[in-house]
Amino acid sequence: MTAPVQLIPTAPNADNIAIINIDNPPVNALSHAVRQGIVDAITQAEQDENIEGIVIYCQGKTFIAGADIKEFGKTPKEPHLPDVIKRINQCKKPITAALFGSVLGGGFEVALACHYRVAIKGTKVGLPEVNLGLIPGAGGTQLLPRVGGVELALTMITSGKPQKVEQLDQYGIIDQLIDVDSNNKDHLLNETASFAKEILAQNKSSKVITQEPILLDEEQKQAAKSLCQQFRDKLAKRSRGQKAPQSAVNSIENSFTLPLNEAMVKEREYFVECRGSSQSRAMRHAFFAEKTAAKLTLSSESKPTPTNIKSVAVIGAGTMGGGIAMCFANAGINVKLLEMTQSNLAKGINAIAKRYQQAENRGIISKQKVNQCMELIDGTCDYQDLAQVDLVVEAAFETMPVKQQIFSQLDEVCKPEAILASNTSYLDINEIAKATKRPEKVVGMHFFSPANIMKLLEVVATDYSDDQTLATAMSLGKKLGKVSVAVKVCYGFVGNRMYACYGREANMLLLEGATPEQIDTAMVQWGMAMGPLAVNDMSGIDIGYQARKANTQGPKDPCYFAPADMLVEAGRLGQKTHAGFYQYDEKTNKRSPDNAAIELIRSHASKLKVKQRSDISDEEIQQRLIFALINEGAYILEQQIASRASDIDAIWLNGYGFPRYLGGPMCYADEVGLQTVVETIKKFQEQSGNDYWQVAPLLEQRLAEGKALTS
Ligand code: 3H9
Repeated sequence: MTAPVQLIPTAPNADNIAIINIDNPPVNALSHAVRQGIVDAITQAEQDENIEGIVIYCQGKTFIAGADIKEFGKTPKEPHLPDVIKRINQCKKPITAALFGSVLGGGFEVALACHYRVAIKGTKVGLPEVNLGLIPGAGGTQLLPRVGGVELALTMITSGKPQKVEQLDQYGIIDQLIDVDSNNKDHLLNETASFAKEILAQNKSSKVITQEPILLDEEQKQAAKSLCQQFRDKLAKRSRGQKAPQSAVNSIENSFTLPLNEAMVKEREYFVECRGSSQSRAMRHAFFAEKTAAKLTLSSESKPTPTNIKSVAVIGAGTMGGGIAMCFANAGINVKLLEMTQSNLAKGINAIAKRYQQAENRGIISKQKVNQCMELIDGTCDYQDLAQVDLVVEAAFETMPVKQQIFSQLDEVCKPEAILASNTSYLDINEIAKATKRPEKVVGMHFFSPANIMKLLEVVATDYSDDQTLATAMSLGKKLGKVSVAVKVCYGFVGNRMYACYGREANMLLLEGATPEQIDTAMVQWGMAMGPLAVNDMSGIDIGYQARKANTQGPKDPCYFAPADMLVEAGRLGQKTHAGFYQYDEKTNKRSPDNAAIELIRSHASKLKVKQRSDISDEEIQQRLIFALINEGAYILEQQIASRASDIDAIWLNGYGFPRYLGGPMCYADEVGLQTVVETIKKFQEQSGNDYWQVAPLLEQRLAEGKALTS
């Protein structure tokens, strides 16, 4: 194996400029060998009299995209990245970074430590460490404020969002921008070497960062401190419960209050503390869970090449179908949107136009992009117009006969190689597939509402779906910007099947005497984006009600979702009727607790002979809802409905507002410890005396083996 870093003593067009050439696929992460390689290359270049300047250049698709995240759980090895950064910055021979692709985290810190920076237009730079529960740990919180100012550093570091270099023009981060195709890396190398040569010709030297804190007068210092405080306050809400963003602000503040060395020591302390935290472990797990989910575990050895989907059709122009059509249009794919009548079609297309208009008004999308997307969506009421599309997503009414009829019609008109997908949330797609003569080309593509916004896509393999079809659906999901997770057929698939257990416990707790507000507040405090009952009111309680009525296999227990069903039967469907678990102001839609709903539930509980209690604690609410999720997740894993525990986590993180800093239900179970999980579930089984709390055998098995769910 060749070393990932090599010193090439002369650049093609400049013989006094050496190249530190980094080649560490896939993203040139700063693994131990790369860090050591950079230090050795600098030493070698310093000793070589013929070398006067240095360029740091990367092979592959990107400049360094960060520290090697896989190394974070292991014992750190010298040289540590801060030492490498120092070595780069203190080199007597000027070093210029040649930037392209994604210059992130430690990669951006390397670039900022270099004395000069040349970049291809479109290059993204950023410090995304907060997304991994970390802060930049190799000088990012000191170097970025020094180069681009305190406000830019606060914005970029606490959001973790990368920015294109041309958007940072005013901050002087990049010394020379090159307007060439991002693949034209020879050009980048030549231009950077010429730039490095020109630096020498102008007698410019290495720009070594000095020890003084950023120089601010007293008034500026107070303004900067108050800005830091504003960020702390904002982040306490936006990144509720997270430690890293707050530590990042503290560390950035040190850039204008402490000398560099001291501030770097503090930054390292914050970084090491974050790195060892359960929050960062969970967020690193989340990062790899999403990458791993994209990899299909196929039945055969075949490695199918996904079909390139150029045109699609969506059946049904309701809220879901409209959102799905928008997803495709946003990705530049032609969409035929089919409805039964011209008036429904017109309604659907108007609703799409309105949603785009709202996005444009909020500055999320440009007018030009809106026009392009609207042009890609073509309405029709005629199935014959779907003859040439590559893939169809059906988002029609949620009953089996309707779906089977649609699939049999699609089978008649669509070209033989077209993939037929259903967006059903619950129905058995095996049965839908059987309505066609191409069951191997039938698959589930389960989007989450609002489909154009939610990141999750469950790709449901039927018993018949072939590998090519699955690979195509997964790759299409990636093209749509979704986190796609392959699952198998069962009632509710992975996400909704687990959600039913979570909702079941929320409803049981209502019968036992907890109020909607108490349950929702407890769950929001625990970390969920919204409480389950507020979510239910928002999406419409009647949707689950209809699904439960249609499901002949569901539990026969009269208490099962009894409050929800009773409210629907009382005409309280949620926000749309201004009354559900809560009441909603008719004008502002503002939610407030509703004694009428609480009374209805209380009297229903007494009819069902459920004894109400006043001692339900927030902890009991949180544990019952979350442990119900974990237990069902373990059943799902055991039944191989999901291939990996991390797939279940990817689903919950992207479709249900599960807090990223807790990693997903399976990761959380491991963090709490399976011993505690099993004991607590047994306690609930004893307390409730019902079958819902049968411990999943996989939990006991992993516990006995001393293995984690996510291992
Ligand atoms: C940091 O730098 C801390 C420092 O401040 C201080 C340290 C002291 N490490 O996403 P893709 C793998 S924290 C290891 O599909 P794309 C990824 O798992 C780090 N592996 O490609 C996948 O592997 P596989 C800050 C990494 O083109 C493969 O690369 N940096 C890393 O869609 C391809 O990834 C970040 O947070 C890594 N750092 O997107 C950047 N990054 O093929 C995180 C990727 O086996 N990375 N892999 O599944 C990204 O945002 C995207 O990967 C990137 C490329 C935009 C770079």
